[in-house]
Amino acid sequence: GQIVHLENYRPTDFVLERVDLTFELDPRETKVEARMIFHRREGVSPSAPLVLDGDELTMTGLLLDQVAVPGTLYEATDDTLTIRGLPEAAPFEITVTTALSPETNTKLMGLYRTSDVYCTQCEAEGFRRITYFPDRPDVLAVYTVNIIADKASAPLLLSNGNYLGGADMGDGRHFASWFDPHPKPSYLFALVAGDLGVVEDAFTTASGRDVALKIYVEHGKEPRAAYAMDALKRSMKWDEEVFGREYDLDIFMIVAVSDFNMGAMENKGLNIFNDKYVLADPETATDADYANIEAIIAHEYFHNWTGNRITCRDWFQLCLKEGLTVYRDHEFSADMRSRAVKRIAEVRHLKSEQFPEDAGPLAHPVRPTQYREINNFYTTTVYEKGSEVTRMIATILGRDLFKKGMDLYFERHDGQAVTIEDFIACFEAASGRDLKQFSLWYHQAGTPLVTATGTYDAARQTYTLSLEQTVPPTPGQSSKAPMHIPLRFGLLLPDGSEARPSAVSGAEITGDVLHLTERKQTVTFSGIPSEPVPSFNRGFSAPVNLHLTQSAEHRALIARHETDLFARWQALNAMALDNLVKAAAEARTGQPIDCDDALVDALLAAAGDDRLEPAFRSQVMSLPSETDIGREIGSNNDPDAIYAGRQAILAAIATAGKDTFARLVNEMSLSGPFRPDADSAGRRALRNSGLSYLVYADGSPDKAADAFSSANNMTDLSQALTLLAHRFPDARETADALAVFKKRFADNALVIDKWFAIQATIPGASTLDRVRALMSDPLFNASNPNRVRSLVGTFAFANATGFNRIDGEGYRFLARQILDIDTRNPQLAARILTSMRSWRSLEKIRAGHARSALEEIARASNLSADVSDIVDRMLK
Ligand code: HT7
Ligand code: ZN
Repeated sequence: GQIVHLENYRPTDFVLERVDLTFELDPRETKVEARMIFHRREGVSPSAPLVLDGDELTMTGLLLDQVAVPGTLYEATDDTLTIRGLPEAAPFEITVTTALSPETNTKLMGLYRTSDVYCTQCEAEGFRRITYFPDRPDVLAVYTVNIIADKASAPLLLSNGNYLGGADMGDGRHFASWFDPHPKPSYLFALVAGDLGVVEDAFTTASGRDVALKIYVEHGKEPRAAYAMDALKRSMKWDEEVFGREYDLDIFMIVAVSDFNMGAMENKGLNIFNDKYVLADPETATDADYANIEAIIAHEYFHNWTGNRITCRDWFQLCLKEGLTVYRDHEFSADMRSRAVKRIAEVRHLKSEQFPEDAGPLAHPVRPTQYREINNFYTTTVYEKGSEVTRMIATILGRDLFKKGMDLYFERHDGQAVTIEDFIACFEAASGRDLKQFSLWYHQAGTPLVTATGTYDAARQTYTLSLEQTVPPTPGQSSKAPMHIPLRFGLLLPDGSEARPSAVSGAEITGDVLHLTERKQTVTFSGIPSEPVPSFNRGFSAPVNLHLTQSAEHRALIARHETDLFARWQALNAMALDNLVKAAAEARTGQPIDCDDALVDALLAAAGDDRLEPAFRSQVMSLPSETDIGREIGSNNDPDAIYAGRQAILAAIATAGKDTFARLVNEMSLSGPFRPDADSAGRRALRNSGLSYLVYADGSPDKAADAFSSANNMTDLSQALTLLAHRFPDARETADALAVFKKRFADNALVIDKWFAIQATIPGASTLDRVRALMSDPLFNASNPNRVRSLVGTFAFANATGFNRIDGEGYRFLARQILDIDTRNPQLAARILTSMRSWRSLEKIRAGHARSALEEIARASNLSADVSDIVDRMLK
């Protein structure tokens, strides 16, 4: 693939006015007729040809105003169709006919089949796999879609917009027509046809319009869509109340499919979902599944305004819709659940996924300026860091001005395809604040490092903070300018109360936000009666690495007294991380591993504190992951030592906290029917955390086996199975439990994915053999993305000791898998390959093996653009 550069953007020469599509569906020979009305844009040369995009298409006809275009006037290559001799000014109609084979489309882009259902995925560049088209997001048109299909096998014919009508065709086929009045880019086109069950409901909008809601699932799975429907209605109401956004069609549909490359897709009026993010019941879904469903249903629904009504001018602007929509779904979940606990989960995710991306060879700005394969830019940087950047705008402006800016954005740009600059300009206009320096967050990659040191002058009663920021070099960006970093903070006095400075100099402070804007900044607070303990980055107001040397006692003070619950967790987490880094070093050199009593005391105090909500206490008990520890160490990492050190710390906490944990297991048990709400989930989480430490302390599988037998919901059942498998991989109890679980859920793909994932994450070098054996299990299915992710993806992403075997076998295994997956589904292959993004921070033996495996991939012939883009950047 060619590199695409942002600076080369220019509008199309021709304006597309409307599109009429007719599909005659057949598994192997679908016929698509696309009629497109264009006119030449003003000022464009009368000889300029029309150039349309295509990908793996077979064209069977081409008409200009219903007359065949002579061969001399068009040229079709692998990826374009160029037509010459077009009218100078008058509108004209181009009709393209193509023949497709949905059944053999294993890339799952364009029109494909999943479980006998026809379905489409067009973002980012899938529409060009259906017909030749100006397949770019700044081409907005009104679509009419006619679908013809066999009536028996495809009684349901769906597309975007409102239903116009349909009829039997008398030959075993029928048709349906849909009209979408909202101009949209081709990436939001969708079609679904097949035989599915439906769950129906309705929503009345704030202005009193009735909207029919339909969720389509495989027959028999209807009861498992109830929670998704509830989440949808709550999302619709929330968007009206919080962002003032009403839904704009008569019908909103969601279709759940079992073969899907990503989580879900926000097609106008017809969202298509990976069924993992729709289907749930207590017996088969965990609390985490419920939370994901709620968040993703909301996310796709919120795209109706942030993405669909206002879309991206080009794919460089992806964060315009994704970062903003993630921010919106985060806020929604925070309102539905516990805000602090939600924030902790978000920050854990950001640090374990986005920070490593930003620190490695795949680092790129939130708004990149070049790409080879756009599919590889649906990254945690665009999504999660993009959301954090939006959150910082809200932090800097404050709630009211942020809302004013959002309202202006909707008012100014409804119906348009715009840029990040347009977005920022709305907040500048609404607030009068210059956001030029702030906008560097979109353009400079890398996680800023902020260091802080404080000195107290008792005689003057002043506290002086010396702050310094550095943004590390990243690929293509060697030097960086200082950023505008909004740091929420508090100065805690020894009694836990918060200092109220009489004056501050050296920085702008608004509320509890300190605006760090210089490379080095000295900030002095006056009227501080005794030496304070600074608590920085409350609520994780800025996505930075903060280096602040702080004693365990000071961290414990924050953990006890901060008014911001997130900051309490942050202090405990930092304390744990200090210990875990030290423990890894001790494990590596064979020294005894020492766990700081202050950590044990602080963790147990929080875990046992009944005034705190259970979900928060459970978060406190969950130590930083092996990835987090590796990231903190930074370079020359030995995953085995990290693991051994972490196990020793876990053991010390488990032994010291036995009584507390036993009490939690008792007190947190729930009676009555399962409820997926946040409070019940929090109690289950705390109980399972306690159980996990107890099992750790007594070294026998009995308690986990009992928990497995007595579990009455999937959260408890899968946790018990995980405990057994991870702690006692070779025990008879584990083998029995795995067999029982497999037999009980053999016909439920989403649960069997969990069965694979639990085994793929068993720590230790021998898990690779287990993974290999599991690939031959009859339930393994190499062409189902969820299944491949659950075994191969989970092993590579989430099993540090198993994957990073010192002999390099893990990397070689992955390389072969990537090459195999790439032949069917390049997007999936490329995504799983990103699991190796931190290979350069490994110690040199492992890094050497990792490099060889990457080079093996790079050398292979017929690599897809997707994989070749990732592997080249990783080796650069
Ligand atoms: N906007 C959607 C992105 C998406 C996607 C991208 C590339 C290939 C397949 C895909 N499926 C969905 C998802 C979202 O962010 O809402
Ligand atoms: Zn999205």
